[in-house]
Amino acid sequence: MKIFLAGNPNVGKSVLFNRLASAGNSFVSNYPGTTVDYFVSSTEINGREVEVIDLPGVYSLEGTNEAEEVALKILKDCGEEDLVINVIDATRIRNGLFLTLSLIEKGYPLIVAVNMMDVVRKKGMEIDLKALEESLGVPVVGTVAISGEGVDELISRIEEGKKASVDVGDKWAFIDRIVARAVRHGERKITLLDEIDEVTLNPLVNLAIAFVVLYCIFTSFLRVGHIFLTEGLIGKYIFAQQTFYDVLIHRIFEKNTFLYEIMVGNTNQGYLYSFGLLTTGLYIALGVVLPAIFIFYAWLTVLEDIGYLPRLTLLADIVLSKIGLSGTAIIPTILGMGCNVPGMAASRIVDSSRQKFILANILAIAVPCTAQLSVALHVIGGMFGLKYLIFVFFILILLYGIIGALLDRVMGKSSLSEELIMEIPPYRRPMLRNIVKKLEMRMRSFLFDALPWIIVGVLIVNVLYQSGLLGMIENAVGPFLAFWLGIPPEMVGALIVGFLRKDVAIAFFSLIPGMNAWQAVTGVVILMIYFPCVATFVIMFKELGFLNTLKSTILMIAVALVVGGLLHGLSILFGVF
Ligand SMILES: Nc1nc2c(ncn2[C@@H]2O[C@H](COP(=O)(O)OP(=O)(O)OP(=O)(O)O)[C@@H](O)[C@H]2O)c(=O)[nH]1
Ligand SMILES: [Mg+2]
Repeated sequence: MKIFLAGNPNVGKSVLFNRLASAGNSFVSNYPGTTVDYFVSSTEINGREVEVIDLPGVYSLEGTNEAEEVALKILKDCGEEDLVINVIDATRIRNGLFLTLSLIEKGYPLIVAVNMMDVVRKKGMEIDLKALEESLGVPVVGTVAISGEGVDELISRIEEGKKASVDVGDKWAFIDRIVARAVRHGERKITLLDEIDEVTLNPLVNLAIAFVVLYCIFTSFLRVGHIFLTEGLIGKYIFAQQTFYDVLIHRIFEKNTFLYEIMVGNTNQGYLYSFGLLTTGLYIALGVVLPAIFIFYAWLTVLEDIGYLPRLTLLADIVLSKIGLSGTAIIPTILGMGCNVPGMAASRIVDSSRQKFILANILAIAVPCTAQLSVALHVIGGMFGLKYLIFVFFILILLYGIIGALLDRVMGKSSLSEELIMEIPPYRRPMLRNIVKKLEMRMRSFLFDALPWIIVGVLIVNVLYQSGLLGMIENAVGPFLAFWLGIPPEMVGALIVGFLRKDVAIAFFSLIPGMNAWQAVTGVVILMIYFPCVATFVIMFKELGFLNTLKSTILMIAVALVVGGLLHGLSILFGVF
């Protein structure tokens, strides 16, 4: 038997999914459009093998956007003996019922779960579930997904799920009648959260908050991640001379052998710059990138669950609408700053394929991931000072706008009106359990999806280097790039590494002798824009298809060469060399 969870965005489908499915690991966040693809999990309910499927949130079943297309496609599999649990947010019951009626019209076997009953009680509203059940002709159960209230009843009534035989007629008129019969609006109590809500919707307050939030993220990034974890702990007690680790790897690998060069490298300048698989490879991954990603995701997860991101969306819309995107695009952008892979996957959240193309390109070109950021911070910030980092950011932000505006023009006007229609969900108290779980899932996905690439990247580069092949490629393309970009020929090797791992490549830069700040900035900027990492490429390919990925690739190379050439030109103009 299959159970499909369908409903509007942000009504609690994924929380309910996690409750129903024993191994339910669906993402839960307080903004509409969290679930962009579906999740399936097998479990046993009432002694039966059941497949539970968490669908993306939709308002109707017409297939007018990607979420609806995905939902429709999956619902095709719903057979006679299967069931749709239609989840409704009790506080937005009219929108919910519209979808219910669409599901009824299409003849799916149905149970309705009226979720967020806790909020209903807090608001002094009353919902007559019996009356709803009579009007709709299918079982209706009140639930509070986050506490589990009503979930047992829902499970026990699964067998009662059935096709409704009501004659719907005009949907909105039908809804008016149901609501008049079953819903009583109580005295609305203004809570503290409501008041905060009021204040923070003001654009200026919103902007101020955005700055504070960004400041907090970056400070904790620098303080906790960089100083405490990277240098204070890992750098001092693990990846240093004479530590247990140092002694251990030197006992295993014999100096001056091929294996030693690959695994340990040349430790003269310390572990970060020795470029062995077990030294730099692990140090960058675990010492530099991991803490940064952890801190970033911890912040993001909390902000997400409180319901802050949709407010940021409103603010971002003012700017992003100028470059053909809706404010919603800020969510994949922020996710992408953690790791481009989930950012790219979340690019579905924007409505049209036109917007998605623009967004995917901007993400690939102008949004550096934490891995790139943390190493740039470490190397550029460390070697040349903060002002060069700020310059790098400045270029990236400029690129974000220019590429967006450019693509917006080139692609012609869209036929759809793309005004931001987004529901701003209420602030909610984040659930610790959800935060811990989500953080765990995100870290796990970094460790298993990204970390292997770091290892593979370092391995390949080490082998290339040891075999002299890297030198040959450098000799072939180096002179042109060196001429055009004004970078040292040795950087070419790092740029090639960058296709596999940007972070490792940036770390390579620090080894290049006699490089000046301009060259470092040029190198880092090019590295950040010219290709996303392989993993991101794969997702991009999946989301955009072959032709569009090819177009993007050409765009990336062109942008990298143009920007690099411009930087070089500027440096000549200002007489830096
Ligand atoms: N107060 C309250 N909050 C809830 C309840 N159920 C879910 N939430 C919260 O509502 C928000 C949305 O929950 P999700 O499960 O992500 O919603 P969804 O329907 O899967 O949303 P999309 O995937 O975006 O369509 C989260 O912040 C949940 O913690 C509930 O019964 N009561
Ligand atoms: Mg969901």
